[in-house]
Amino acid sequence: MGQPEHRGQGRGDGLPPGQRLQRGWPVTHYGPVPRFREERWEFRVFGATADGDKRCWTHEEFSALPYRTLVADLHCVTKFSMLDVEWGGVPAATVLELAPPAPEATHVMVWAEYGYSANIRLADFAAETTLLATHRDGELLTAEHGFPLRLVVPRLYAWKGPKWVRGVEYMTADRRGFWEERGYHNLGDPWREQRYSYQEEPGDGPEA
Ligand SMILES: Nc1nc2c(c(=O)[nH]1)N[C@H]1C(S)=C(S)[C@@H](COP(=O)(O)O)O[C@H]1N2
Ligand SMILES: [Mo]
Repeated sequence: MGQPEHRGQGRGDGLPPGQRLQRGWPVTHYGPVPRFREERWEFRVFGATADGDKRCWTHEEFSALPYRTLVADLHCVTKFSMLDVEWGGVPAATVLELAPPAPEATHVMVWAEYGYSANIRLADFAAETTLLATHRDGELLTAEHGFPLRLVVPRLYAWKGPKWVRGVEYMTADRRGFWEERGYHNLGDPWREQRYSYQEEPGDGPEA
């Protein structure tokens, strides 16, 4: 696989405020682990696309997209962090190139199995450290860690990175995702300790 091309977030590193180091790799999610059925799986880009059309990839097509690796830290809002995780997969920027958003798009909703979702600013989705990961340490992801596809956004708390991703919706206005509707911060920057929605300041979230 060669050397990782990117070091993830990156502010002198170390742990964000209030986090502690976790050894091993715990499994953290809400609900059951979905079963992967290749013939029913597709990755879909829709919403405010540049040409107004949807774009779909089969698993085979998506797996053929250019592969990159990234070393990044993972920060769970429940206060554990893992440092230097090596991910492999398709940069989110590649998806933005292949299925460009309309100029008015400002946010994305990342959709996963069972309706899990997370809203992210387009600029965070487009960051060079944002990866649609298929691998960790050169091995395919396991089912409980998101096989066949999970989003990794090192600069945000890990709930902003859905496991079992199935699509991306381009949006012209912000809208809350699954945990953002349930009391978690709309932005989720661990370096600013943006954990809960009661901490939001005017402009951090969608208009009421
Ligand atoms: N689909 C889905 N993705 C999810 C979650 C979830 O509940 N559902 N939980 C998130 C949270 S809170 C964390 S900390 C990470 C955990 O990833 P891991 O189980 O691979 O450690 O997955 C994120 N992705
Ligand atoms: Mo989490």
